[in-house]
Formats: sequence, C-alpha cells, structure tokens
Amino acid sequence: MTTLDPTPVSFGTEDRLAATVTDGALRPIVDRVLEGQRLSADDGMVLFSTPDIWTVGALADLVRRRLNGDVAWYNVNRHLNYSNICALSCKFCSFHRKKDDDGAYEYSLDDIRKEATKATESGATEMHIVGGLHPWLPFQYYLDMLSAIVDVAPRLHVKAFTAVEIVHLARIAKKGRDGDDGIRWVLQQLKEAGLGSLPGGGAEVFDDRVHAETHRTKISGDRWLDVHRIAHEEGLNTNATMLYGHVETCADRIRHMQLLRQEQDRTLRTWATEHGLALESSVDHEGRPHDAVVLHGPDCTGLALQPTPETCATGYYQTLIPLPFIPDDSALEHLPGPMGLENLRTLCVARLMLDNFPHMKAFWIMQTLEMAQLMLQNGADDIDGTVVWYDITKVDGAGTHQEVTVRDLQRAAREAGFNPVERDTLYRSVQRDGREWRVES
Ligand code: V47
Repeated sequence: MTTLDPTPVSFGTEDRLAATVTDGALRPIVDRVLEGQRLSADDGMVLFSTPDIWTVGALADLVRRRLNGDVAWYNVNRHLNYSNICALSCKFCSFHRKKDDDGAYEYSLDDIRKEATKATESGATEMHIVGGLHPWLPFQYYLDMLSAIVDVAPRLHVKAFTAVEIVHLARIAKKGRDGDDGIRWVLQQLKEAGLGSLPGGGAEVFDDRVHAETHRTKISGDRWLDVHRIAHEEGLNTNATMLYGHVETCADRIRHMQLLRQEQDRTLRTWATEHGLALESSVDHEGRPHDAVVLHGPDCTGLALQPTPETCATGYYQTLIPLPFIPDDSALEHLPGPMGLENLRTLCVARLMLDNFPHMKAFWIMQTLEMAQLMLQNGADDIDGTVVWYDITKVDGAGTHQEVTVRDLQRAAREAGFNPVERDTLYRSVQRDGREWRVES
C-alpha cells in the first residue's frame, strides 16, 4: 500500500499581507509591525475586532519568523500532577477534589521517584510538575520531591509549581503569604533542592472582576506577577499563561498582555545590563521613544535572548501559553468555551502585542495537534511536548493518558511547513540519539 506524504504548505508573508488587507483599520498596524514598532492597547482591540483575521495571522507569522525563523520547537517531556486535592475551588477548574471526594489522590515520594525514573529512561529532558493547594502536605514534602528527582534523574529539568503553589508553600512554611521575603525564601530553598524553572500556570486573566467571578480565593494577578518577578530576580526563567474564553472581555485580555509586557521590559533591562548589552530604544505607536529591550531574531541585528540562564543572575519570561477555557466538568460548564478561530486570533494578538516575549506556545493538549499546526503558521513557534500523562484538562472525554510521539510532533510541524527542532526547557536545541541526548552549546 502506498501512502501519500502531505505536501508542506507555505504562505509568503509579504504576498499574504499584500493580498489580504481588506480592513482599512489594519493598515496603520501593518505599517507599525513592518517597522518593528510596539503596538498599543487600541491596536490590540482592532486586532481582536477586525473581520480580516487572515491579515492578523500574516502579521503574527511575520513577527514569529523574525524571532524564530522556520523553527518549530518541541520537547520530550512528562507532566506530573502530584495531587488533585486542593483547598480552592476555582470555577473554571475540573481538576480539584476535596480529601474525601471520589478520585482524590496524592503521590508518595516513591511514586514520584518511579515517575522520574520512567521519564529519564524514556529520554525525557523535562518534568513539568504542578498540583492542587494541598491542605496538609508539609513544605518538606516539596523539597523531598525535588531531591528525590535529582537523585534518580539528575539530568531532568524540573519545571514545577505555579505562582499560586509558591504562595501556598510560603504560607505552610510559615514565611507569610504577603511581601517578597517569604516568596524569595521558598524559591531559594526549592532552587537549591533542584527546581529549574517555573511553569506559566495560574495566571488566568489579570483582572479584579474576573478574579472575583471565577477564582476569588486564588492569589490576585498582582501577586502572581510578584512571584514571577522574584523568580526572575533569583535567576529562574518562567513562563506565563492566559486562560481566556469564559467571563473576560477582549479588553481584559489586552490588559493581561500589557502587564506581562511591562514586567518583561523591566526584567530584560536588568538582563541586558548584566550581559553588558546596550539597550536599543524602540518607539511606540505614536513615534514616542520608549526604553524597552527590542528582541530580534536570528536574521536581524540587535538583541536576541541567549538561553544560558544557568549562568545568569536574572531570569525572564520565555513564552506565553494562551489556554482556551475548557468547560467540561467545571462549575462554568454552561459556558460554551472558545472555538477555533477565536483561539487562533487570540494567539495572533498575543504574538503581536508581546513583542518582548521570545516564544509563543500552542499547547496541543488544549488546542489539539491539528489546531497547533495552524497556530505554527500564525504566530506560535512551540507546541510543547510528548506530555504522556495530563490530568488538569481533558478535551472531549480524553483520559489522563494524553501522549503524542516525537514522530507525531515532527510530522505536525513539517506538514505546517516548519523545521521541527527539539529543545530543552530553556530553549536550547537538543541533539538526540535514541534515549541519549545532549544540549547544543
Ligand atoms: O494553572 C485550569 C489552567 C493551567 C482549565 O509553562 C485551565 O510551559 C483551560 O499552566 N480550561 C495548567 N485551562 C496548564 C499550564 C501549562 C500548560 C502547558 C505548558 C505550560 C508551561 C503551562 O491550566 C492551570 C490553569 O491556569 N486551567 N482549568 C480549564 N478548564
């Protein structure tokens, strides 16, 4: 039997732009993007409301190619959700359980050791660990978890604990949940025990009304940003998410992106100074200079982030992961959740607004691998990894086993017209021979 290889498709960005601008409101934005200028919140709102979504996609693709060329990043990873027992009951979440609920679980240190061993034996480079706010596990459990992983799988990068968990740990370690000191202490202890970076979860949407309506008892957006700021100060790279498509507005999404952009400006200024790099001034949409760090990709001159944070005193945001709200089994199940074009547009707008984020991730578990392909063509440069087990969200009745192979990831990227490149957590390319791997320096 013969099989037909799908032909990789490619769209010439300039051609797409020339051919598709059908909305006059987009013309000044097209000019600004072509000139590398920063977009305003008003521009963001135009991008969300224009019927001409294909121009929005072409612009996002242009920016994505400036930063990452034709590379589509993926990684060989494992997710581990150590417990679903949670003191909170956020309305969008179907993962949390109370202690005596059906299906409540927690991993012992031995379970974690076994998972880390399996991960490393399968050639994974990363373990992504998050869980609920467990009411009675002591702080020592989290340190022991990291030490156990380092013990059995010393090369595995541990990306673990959302900002929400970090604040919880500061509280249970009796270091207080307010102020910077307790958070800093927790992060220092975890880093010493083996923590490599922070994932982007728990950011939801930085807005007080949304916070009150959907996740009232969780930390505020300001507190989430504080934790990531302190993590960066402690030399840890972090990611950011935005959980959209429930009760927030497009203006709320833009505000979320602006707050992240502002914080990344601050972080990158320190980062660049530390590296002895001159800062370039950029201009905003009205031609006013602002002193943001300008990121350029491989085919441009200027400052590109070098992924060498192990030797760096300052970390930064690596990627934004837009997370479409998945209503199934949550207290907001009556809401429909966003559909494909909304997901695509949100990713595009994020790519265009967050000019100082080097990466945009289309998390295939929540977007589907098929949509992730389209997203690669419209601003995303990363599709996450092999995952294997995932318990936080399940689309269309999926179970906890949610795995794709490296071949699947590579095929998806190639069919979308990109060059699949394996990365480690810090976006260094990985050279692999079966289960053996090394990072390219
Ligand atoms: O923290 C919870 C969100 C996050 C739902 O850093 C939901 O590389 C949609 O943060 N519908 C976990 N989202 C996922 C996450 C993540 C995933 C992949 C990569 C990275 C990274 C981070 O999912 C939670 C919460 O914000 N979430 N429930 C839901 N029903």
